[in-house]
Amino acid sequence: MANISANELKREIERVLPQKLGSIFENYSCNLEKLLTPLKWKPIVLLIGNYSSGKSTFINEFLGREIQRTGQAPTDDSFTIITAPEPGETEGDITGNSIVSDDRLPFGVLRRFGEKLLAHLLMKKVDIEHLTEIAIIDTPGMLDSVTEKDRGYDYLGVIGEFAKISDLIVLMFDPHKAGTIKETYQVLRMTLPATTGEDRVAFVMNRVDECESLEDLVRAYGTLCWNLSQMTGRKDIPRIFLTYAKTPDRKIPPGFEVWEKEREELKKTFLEAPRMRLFHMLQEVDKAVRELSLTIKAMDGFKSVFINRLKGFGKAIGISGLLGFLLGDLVMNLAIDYPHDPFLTSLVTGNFSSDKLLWPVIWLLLVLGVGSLYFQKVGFPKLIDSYSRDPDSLVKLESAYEKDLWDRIRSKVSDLIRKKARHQIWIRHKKNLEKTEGFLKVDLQQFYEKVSRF
Ligand SMILES: Nc1nc2c(ncn2[C@@H]2O[C@H](COP(=O)(O)OP(=O)(O)OP(=O)(O)O)[C@@H](O)[C@H]2O)c(=O)[nH]1
Ligand SMILES: [Mg+2]
Repeated sequence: MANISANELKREIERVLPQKLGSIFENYSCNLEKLLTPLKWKPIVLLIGNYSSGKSTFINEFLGREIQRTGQAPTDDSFTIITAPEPGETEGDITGNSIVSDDRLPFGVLRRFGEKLLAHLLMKKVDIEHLTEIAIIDTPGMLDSVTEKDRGYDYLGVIGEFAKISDLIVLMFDPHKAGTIKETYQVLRMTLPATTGEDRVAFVMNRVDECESLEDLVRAYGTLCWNLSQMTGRKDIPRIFLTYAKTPDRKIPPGFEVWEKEREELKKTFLEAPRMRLFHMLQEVDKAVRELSLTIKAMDGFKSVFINRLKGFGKAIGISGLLGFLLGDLVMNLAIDYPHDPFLTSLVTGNFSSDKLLWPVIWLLLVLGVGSLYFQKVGFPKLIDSYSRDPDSLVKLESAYEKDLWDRIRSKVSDLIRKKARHQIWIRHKKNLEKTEGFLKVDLQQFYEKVSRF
């Protein structure tokens, strides 16, 4: 029942967002479709961790079938997406090439990692009820002394792309290698912080049955905590699930049975993935709308600079136009003795007639015409060039969070000024900003409340 509501809510977000902010996203060349498309497929659970930590064994146990190969030493060097066949389809395997070419799946981005990765990418469709709601991704174990050249593709990059679209990331360790593997270090230090939220990661120390005693286990747990804090920089210790696979022929050290229920809890979190997907979606929407708001602020800043510059220029042209009007024909008269009776002298001598206005008006129009042409062809392009090179002064960044946002959108703002400046000066930015801020304050908060009620 909860899942039906989760799906309904997901559809509501997908409907409300374009309805309320679709045209605003478009105004600033932001692609709303691109934001939500990767999250349209099933909720995803990603299992990563050092080799032989028991990832595949855990998946098989969760699914109740021997789907994945298991074994000591690095066993599996493929990324395997395990899910149920669509209605009407049968069980079977799908190769990497077909996976990245299928527009219904969110894996098209993986194509850029090249053929070598595609040869290590596989989808297994198995008819298991849990998998109608979620997909599980098993990954090659992390190794110590391995380089991109050895693997043939950018392993950490691939993990990063999977992490972006995953709703739950299970990071598995074992007591023998409690956080000491080099690739694990890189994933925790760089890949995960750049691609996902801390709340989406579940830490697991598996194979704890291999500790000889409780003392041994406490030592391994302490080592893992210490290593994690070194790697993540976090001061608090995240929850770490302590688990092991039960096998009839292996004797569990006394007192270890208490951790059996943690394994069951971990399995339950897999089934939480649809709810986590909703949070994930809201976080993405939240981030995108905040980025949009800051973009709008920058474009509003640009519009103000433009208007000020235009006002200054207008003043200068106005004064020049007036001088042209009053003195243009007088200067002509002094230089080429034509016209014989310029406008100002005709006023002084009392010879004024309306035909004396011809040259002053011509001068006025000439100055205005040349001036506005200069602004369009030289002044405005200069303004565009200088602010597209350095848009920093367009926004006031009030918090570290805003500074991060700005770093992410700065080059997009530059592009927008370079390519769409003329369009941007006609947009009513303040009105758009009111709408995006209103969405963040009202609609998004309502969605968060609804999701937290599940
Ligand atoms: N004692 C013990 N052995 C386990 C446990 N879980 C898995 N194993 C064994 O550890 C070995 C490695 O397990 P896998 O499931 O293949 O590990 P993996 O993390 O998928 O390894 P790679 O695919 O190589 O990264 C296998 O021989 C399993 O039988 C456990 O909880 N306790
Ligand atoms: Mg495996």
